[in-house]
Amino acid sequence: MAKKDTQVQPGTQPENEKTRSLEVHTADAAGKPMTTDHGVKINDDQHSLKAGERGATLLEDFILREKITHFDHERIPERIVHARGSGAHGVFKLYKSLGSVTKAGFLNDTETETPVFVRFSTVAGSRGSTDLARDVRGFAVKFYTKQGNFDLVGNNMPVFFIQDAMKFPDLVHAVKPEPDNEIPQAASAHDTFWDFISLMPESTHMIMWLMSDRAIPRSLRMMEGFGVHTFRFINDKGEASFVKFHWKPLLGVHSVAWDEAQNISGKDPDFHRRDLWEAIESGAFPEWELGVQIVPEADEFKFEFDLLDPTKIIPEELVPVQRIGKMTLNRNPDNFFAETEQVAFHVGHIVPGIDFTNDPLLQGRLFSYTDTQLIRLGGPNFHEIPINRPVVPVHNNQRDGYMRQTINSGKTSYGPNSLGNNDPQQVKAADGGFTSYQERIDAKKVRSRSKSFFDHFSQAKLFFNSQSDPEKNHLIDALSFELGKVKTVAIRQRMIGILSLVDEGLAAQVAFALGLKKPKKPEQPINHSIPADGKPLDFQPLMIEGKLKTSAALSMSGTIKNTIKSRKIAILAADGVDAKSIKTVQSGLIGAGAVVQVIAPKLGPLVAADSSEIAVDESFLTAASVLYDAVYVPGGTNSVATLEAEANAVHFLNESFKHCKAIAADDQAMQVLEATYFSNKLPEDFSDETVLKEGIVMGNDPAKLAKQFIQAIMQHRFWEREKPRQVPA
Ligand code: HDE
Repeated sequence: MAKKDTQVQPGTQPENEKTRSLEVHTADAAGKPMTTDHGVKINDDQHSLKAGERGATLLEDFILREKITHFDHERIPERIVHARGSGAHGVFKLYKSLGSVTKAGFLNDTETETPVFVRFSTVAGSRGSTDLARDVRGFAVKFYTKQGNFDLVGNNMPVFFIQDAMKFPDLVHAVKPEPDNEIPQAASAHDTFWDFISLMPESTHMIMWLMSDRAIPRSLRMMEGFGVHTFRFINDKGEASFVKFHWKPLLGVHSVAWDEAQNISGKDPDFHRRDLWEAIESGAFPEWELGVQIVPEADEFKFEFDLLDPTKIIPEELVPVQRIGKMTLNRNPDNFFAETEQVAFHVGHIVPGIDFTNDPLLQGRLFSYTDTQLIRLGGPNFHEIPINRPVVPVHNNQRDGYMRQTINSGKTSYGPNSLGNNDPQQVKAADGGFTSYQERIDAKKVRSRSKSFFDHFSQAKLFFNSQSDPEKNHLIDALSFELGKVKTVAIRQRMIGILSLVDEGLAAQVAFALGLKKPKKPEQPINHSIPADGKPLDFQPLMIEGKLKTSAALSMSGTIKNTIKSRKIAILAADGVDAKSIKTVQSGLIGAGAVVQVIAPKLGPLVAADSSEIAVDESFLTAASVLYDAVYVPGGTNSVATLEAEANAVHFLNESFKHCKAIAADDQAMQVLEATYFSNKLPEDFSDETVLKEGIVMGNDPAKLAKQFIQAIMQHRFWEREKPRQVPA
């Protein structure tokens, strides 16, 4: 029977219909004898069977053979993309019925809690690569509904690089490590990626997202999710409407700084995985609201862009996002391989009430997922792996194949049949049998692209213009970094040409960083993907001025900033620390839901000035500022004297300042701040307003300090600080 970690409080990780269904497949060895795979009890698992103590090992040792053979076969191929991922169980609860637009049961019934399993991922890196790569994040949700599994296999960015599935293998070959030397790992900053991108102007909008801070999230719990394609909802009258899916995180959308991301990759490459795991273990369950943008079928052609084009969003100003329900992730997997690795998502897993559109990227995906899972999971029966099974019974005439688990009784495995009552029976649409939407199609077979897909820049501009100044600066820095790693100057120059079509200032600044010249006026856009017999002019991008100039939802600056729940706060202290200060601030932060850790020159408890003992969580050797959201230095004469002379403590503060984090210190700890590079940038006063603007809190009243510090941490980052770039940490 399944039993969670001993550290988990009973009942904090709730069960649901799906997790209960996994229990029959779950083994717990606590208190049990060791056996072979075939159930024979093992007496000695330490020594192989030999002819004499120094003798040769005997082939008859079935216990050794079984153990080593199983080990030799432990690995399966990693996913060709999205290899690095982290999963969690949870539930989805609907706020209001969507019965007028879809007959999907889980979007009609507000009483049901639908079990879900979610897998977040990076795209380019291998299974063991860092979480903090600059990359798109996968956001795949399997809903175990009463009508079968619905998979919403999305990303944390609402658009994609390419418009046609035909180019996907090229895109992935370009971004993966280069084939001769397998360098670089989990990074797009190399020649082949930018070579391809610079020749594919349709990728420009996605490149804006990828170069923005969305590509380096603070936490998987603090990113949005998008279904990307336009899907269809179908109601019980058979009427269709278009729908785009969104996930909105209740903790807001937050990112780290690029310098920080690179440091985290060394200090804790599992940073996101650990963060998700620890939040769920501690009961700080991550939550997202599911949003939908619904477009009546009659409005299909009312937009400046094509709804089928996956390089376009529907701006929220044009079609608002209705929040229709909430997903809560409340249970960690019992076994990474069995659940997170073996889960098989497929954009083609839909239920009655949801259907596809002709988005050519979506259409190609419909083929790819089962195909890749056949090789990755070793045969056609991967739907029987416990994590992939629906919570409803499965009956059909599919049979046999590698690793078949189900014992199908009876003589018939075909239909129609008369020997088996013609079972299993087909189901009428009215009783829930799936029927495809009867879209009218009357067309020639062509390898081509609709002219309505030819605007590649208007939404790239919309995205760039919607960013706050710090976000724009980060985007410029990211492009300068990535293209700076490209060795071929002609590729860099080609990208400057493309950027000049988005924003001349952007192009000029990136060109400056690369020591290149921006074209005098925006270059005529060029599409290089022209079929052999195509006329180049027929395939050239169109320059369209979008009517909408900015869209607030595209910037992270206006995101939710009202909580410090689950944020990690460091307290730097040494022997002689002021017990009242440390305890007051600590309990204030914990009361607001934060995770607080005391970091000291060495492990073992600290002895405070009043001789009380304070538990230490990490030493300066094992901790690093990049793993925390904010830092506090309490007073206490001996403690501050030790910290002032401790280079690691000063470095911790410098880095926190550089990465624009909230910093708090008792007045008594001033001498530690004076040892930092930012001592000359401390605010004049520490009123509520200054604290909210500058993110630095000082004072001699720990209760007031804690309050102001919490307000500052809620702001996440004080990006204005970056401007002078004077902190060399
Ligand atoms: Fe995927 N994608 N994809 N993709 N994708 C895979 O399926 C593919 C695309 C996405 O956590 C693969 O099981 C094609 C868009 C996620 O297990 C593969 C095209 C979006 C995951 C595949 C796309 C996604 C995958 C690799 C272009 C966002 C991870 C392993 C036509 C809407 C799911 C696997 C997980 C995984 C194919 C484009 C999301 C090869 C052909 C657009 C989140 O089948």
